[in-house]
Amino acid sequence: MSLLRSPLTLVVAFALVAVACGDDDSASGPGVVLMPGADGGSAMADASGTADATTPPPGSCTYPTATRDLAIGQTMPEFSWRSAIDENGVDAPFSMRDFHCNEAKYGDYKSLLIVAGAGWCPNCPGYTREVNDIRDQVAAEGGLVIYIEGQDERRNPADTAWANTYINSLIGEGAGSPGLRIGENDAEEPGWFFNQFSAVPSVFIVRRSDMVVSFHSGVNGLITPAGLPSKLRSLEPVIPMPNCTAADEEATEGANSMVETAPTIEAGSFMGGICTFGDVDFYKFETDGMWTIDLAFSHAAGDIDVFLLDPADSTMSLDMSVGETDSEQLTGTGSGTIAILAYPRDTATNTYTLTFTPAGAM
Ligand SMILES: [Ca+2]
Ligand SMILES: [Ca+2]
Repeated sequence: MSLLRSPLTLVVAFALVAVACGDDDSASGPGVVLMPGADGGSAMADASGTADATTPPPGSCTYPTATRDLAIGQTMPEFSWRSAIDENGVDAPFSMRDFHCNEAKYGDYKSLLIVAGAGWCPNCPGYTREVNDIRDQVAAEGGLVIYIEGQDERRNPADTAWANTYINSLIGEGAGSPGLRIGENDAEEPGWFFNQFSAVPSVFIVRRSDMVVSFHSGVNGLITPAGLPSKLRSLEPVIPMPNCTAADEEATEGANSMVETAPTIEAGSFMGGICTFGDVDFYKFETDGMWTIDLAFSHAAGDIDVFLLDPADSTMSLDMSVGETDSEQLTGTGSGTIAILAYPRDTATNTYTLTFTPAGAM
């Protein structure tokens, strides 16, 4: 099992979390881990922000206008890495501009499939292997895979040499394990890419013709790799409509969702919401005895899971409730911190009722 998702205190603003989950095809399928500085707010595009879809004429290539945000339906920002290593061990620097503009090199590709991970992320190896398992389908849909590692197993910034060794250890080398291996520390602007999302593994699909981000796991949900070929085929962004607004967010949470600033809850029930895609709600409670956390919500509107975080490492979970019904429940002893995650399933965010029952109130 796995789970983790909570801002870390990392070097730059690198705040990733690893999230765990079930095994179906939904967003709550594969496990993820959170990242530092997580800000899901930029993950969703303004519906009016679709980029110019014109393919540049031969010989003169202009990269589509982009903001600095990696958001679904928006142009992928024009970032690049000084080094990347292909499946054959050959150094092959990669840039979004080159991918879009270089017909001789990338003309056969229709899309970029970015799989972002970290050496410490427990669910990343399995996810990476599953992506490699569908390599023929990815190739058939014209997808180019790039594996980008943000940090090594000790949470140090990962360079490309490390990423190459790590990915090779997972899927091997050569034609049977296609894809560029990239370390975020070899980016022109190290750390920037990983600050654009909040969990690992994360997956993004970019349409080569106009570099529009057509799939964003932080918004569309982290589907299992088996679901990716159909996304590579359509390349049409699905921009979810939230079920709730900022007005539905719990009053106790405050402006952000960080482990370090999680509010302390008392016995009783209150309404909360995850109304920003990719957001995570954290709560602390202080008690000496037994306690129960109950979460009630509409599963039809969007799945929600709850995790008890390890006090020694808030990116890891000690326990979790990841059901497929309208409620989740955790029980335990002593003080703790929980993380509540919603899985948008293409269309939903969600509200919930959280009930905290410490022993004295039972
Ligand atoms: Ca919230
Ligand atoms: Ca659930």
